[in-house]
Amino acid sequence: MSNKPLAGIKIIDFTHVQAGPACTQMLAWFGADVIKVERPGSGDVTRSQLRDIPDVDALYFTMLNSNKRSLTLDTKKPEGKEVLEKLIRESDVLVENFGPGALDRMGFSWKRINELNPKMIVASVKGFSDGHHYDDLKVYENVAQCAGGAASTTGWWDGPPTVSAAALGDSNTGMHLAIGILTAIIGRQQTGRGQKVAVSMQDSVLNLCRVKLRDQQRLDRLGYLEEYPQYPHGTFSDVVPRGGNAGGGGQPGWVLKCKGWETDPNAYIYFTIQGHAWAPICEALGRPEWIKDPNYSTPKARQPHIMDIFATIEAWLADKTKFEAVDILRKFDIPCSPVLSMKELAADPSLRASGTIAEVPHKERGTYLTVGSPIKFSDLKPEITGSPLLGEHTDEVLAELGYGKEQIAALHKAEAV
Ligand code: CAO
Repeated sequence: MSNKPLAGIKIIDFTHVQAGPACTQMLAWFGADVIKVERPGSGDVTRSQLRDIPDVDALYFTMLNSNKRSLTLDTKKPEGKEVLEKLIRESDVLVENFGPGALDRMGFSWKRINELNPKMIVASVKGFSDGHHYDDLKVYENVAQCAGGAASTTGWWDGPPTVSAAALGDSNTGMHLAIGILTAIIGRQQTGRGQKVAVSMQDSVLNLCRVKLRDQQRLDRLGYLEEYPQYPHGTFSDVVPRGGNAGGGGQPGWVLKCKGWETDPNAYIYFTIQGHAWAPICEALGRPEWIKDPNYSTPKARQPHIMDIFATIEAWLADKTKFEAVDILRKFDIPCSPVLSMKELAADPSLRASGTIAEVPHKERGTYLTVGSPIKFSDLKPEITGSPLLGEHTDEVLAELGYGKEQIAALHKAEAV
């Protein structure tokens, strides 16, 4: 038995940039046969965006398209359309994240695909959901973060809305889509029919911002939010404010300076004051008198001077590196972490050992670092391979579809592949 649960699932990967490719890459890691369909000559735009080596596929592409095959196909030419039709008849899923209406304009509406293969699952990413008053808009990452509530609630209260470096609009939407596709595959086992699965970037961002929607309702009712730095000394308007680095749940937390912060931009830890861990925190800081002090002993009593408490912790951290600090605090069961740079993460032996970061070969660029599966299984260890060159598998895929050598040559001559 294969230890790749998605083996046998054939996916037409009509995706580009990040949101769609992140989804299909994950399905490929788990064993699906993912055939990336790309425009002849140019391919996915990320192949040439932000290149670090001239004329070689950019890391932007290689890190989102591992474990896939690449088929070049001009789906606007009749010969290309014919190939795509054959592929649709033989595949399980088609994933796309074109601009609104592009697939329909190409002649492959949901109705048409459904006629060609009633079992086909068609999965789409768009900026806004169908029927939304903005559903005609093209959308990139930061646009989605602004539309989904992340930007208005991220950053500093006296600064502008701020986007996160994490791809909440792109890869996050791809992950939602992957869940939708797997659900539709299970649904098909029950009904024998495919279905359309759609995820919008706005909705996916909002789904991750649900605690801020929680806060809006609390604010509407109470007029204040007790865990925000604005409480109790500042003011609240009628919208959820930006809370800097405050903890988002019931546990106050903050980013605190450690030894070396003056020169190292990441010499910080995140420190959380978990209610029931107050006594160990006081012990760790050498302030046992705070344990019983009524000004400190309850979360409510601490909140008015929480920033002074963080300042005291910072003073304690002044002669400790972020790693030394965490090594002390972990013994007291305090939720905390060093603020890790990309350089530190790239070299982290634990992430290499777990496969979360993998070094893979590539035919033209040599080896490169990429992300591996963040999902760990007891019976599956995804093997991460390098991304395909543009059209690397065109002839192979055409042969599998039944095209003979001469027909393949004719398709090349017509510049349809
Ligand atoms: N053969 C022939 N034509 C092809 C093709 C192929 N293999 N692949 C794509 N095309 C065509 C499309 O049919 C489309 O043609 P028309 O517009 O003439 O109908 C054209 O290429 C452009 O597609 P597009 O609208 O997707 O591309 P864009 O660069 O203008 O927009 C993006 C990019 C990302 C803004 C848009 O695709 C989008 O909004 N997608 C949905 C949201 C999304 O996923 N955004 C996140 C991307 S990750 O940051």
